[in-house]
Amino acid sequence: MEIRCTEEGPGPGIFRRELGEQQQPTSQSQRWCCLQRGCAILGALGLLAGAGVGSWLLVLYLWPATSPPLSGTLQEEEMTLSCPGVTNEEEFLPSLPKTVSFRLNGEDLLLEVQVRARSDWLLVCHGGWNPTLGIHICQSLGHLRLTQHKAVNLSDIKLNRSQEFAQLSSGLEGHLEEAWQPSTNCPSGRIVSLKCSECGARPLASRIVGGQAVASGRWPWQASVMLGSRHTCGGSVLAPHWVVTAAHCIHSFRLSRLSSWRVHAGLVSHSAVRQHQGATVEKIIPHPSYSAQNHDYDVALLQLRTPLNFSDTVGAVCLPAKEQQFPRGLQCWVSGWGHTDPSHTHSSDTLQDTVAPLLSTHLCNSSCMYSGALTHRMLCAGYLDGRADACQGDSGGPLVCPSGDTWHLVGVVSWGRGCAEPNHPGVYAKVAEFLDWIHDTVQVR
Ligand code: 4AZ
Repeated sequence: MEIRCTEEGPGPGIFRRELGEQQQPTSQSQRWCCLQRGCAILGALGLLAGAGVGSWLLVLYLWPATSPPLSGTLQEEEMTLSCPGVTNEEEFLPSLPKTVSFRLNGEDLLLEVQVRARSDWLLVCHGGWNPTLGIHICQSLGHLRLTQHKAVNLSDIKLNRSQEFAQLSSGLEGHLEEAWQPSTNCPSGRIVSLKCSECGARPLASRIVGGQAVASGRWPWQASVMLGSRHTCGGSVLAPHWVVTAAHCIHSFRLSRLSSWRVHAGLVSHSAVRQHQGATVEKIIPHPSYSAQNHDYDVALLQLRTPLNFSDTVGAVCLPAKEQQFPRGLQCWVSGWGHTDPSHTHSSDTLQDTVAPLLSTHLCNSSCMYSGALTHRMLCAGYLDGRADACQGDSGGPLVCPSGDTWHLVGVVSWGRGCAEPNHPGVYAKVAEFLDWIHDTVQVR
């Protein structure tokens, strides 16, 4: 099992190609050899000319060997230069300017709102409050559910003298953007406190015992979706009764009996499955627009009959918050039990992970890479030099990105050409595109 004490740098790899293996020592010594021979001949022709040609050779032979490995956005910039038709433009989605933001502050979880051009955060007066607003606010922050909402007396909390409030305009309950009217006071003397379902936390991740990181609990939302005794795909826990996976995982086995499926969470080693009951599945809900031809809309929800027991090693991941931007180059992580080498035919026994930086869809769809095969419901992450990637068996599993201490499910492992092939990074279902479908599906049932 991998012992990891820091969070930096690529992990052991779901699939990792050792770049150092590319015969660097031999090619380096060959280069030195050529260099010396070249210098001896050139020396006979004259010191001045020899020095000139020698330094030219030095540049020519040593430059590639000493250049650093590509990382983050640098790999994209180099690609942009060599791939015809690709411009190095930033990807900005034409989104509306954000007019309202929310946060839950302090131990009391007081709801605060930031409206339009104001920089201060306003406490929300309880007058006109209704729970539907609370559900929408929790969802917009990346949580699946609202778990508690209450009124707190202003006399029970310490306030800044300059603290201002937001009053709810009546008749605008459905409009999260418009409903907030700044005010210097709260006539009811009460403000709103909200609790959303917990997500995206790793209670054990920072606990290092005697220099050994606790591997179990590192990715508490990681699930294994099993058909009989066989691990078929990864999944991500959203709530005790809900796991998200890839639709293609389910599609391939659509004729199997529902009772043959099990979901296991809180595992690191697959050999522990035998002692583990696993949760039975109540319903399999593939996205209605899933296409087996091009893997568009490659997500499915599993509703569990037996809920998962949340603990330090089992917990939910957050969804992306509304309008949350995950920029290219962001160091996200993918995890799973898939193949660790493309020639292997078995899943890994222990859970593997690796850093997978987000890549621009514009570049990933270029003629050098996937030539337009990516739809709006897909994103790319990983490395252009093929150093690490998700592989078969990782499908359905999480691609998560940090925002402070909180982890959001940005992608679901979906497809790719081979595994860790240069210029063919992993392709993921883009979770931000499925938020409404996920909320509607989970809310209704
Ligand atoms: C698969 O077959 C698969 N390299 C998953 C991910 C990738 C390729 C194949 C990405 O499940």
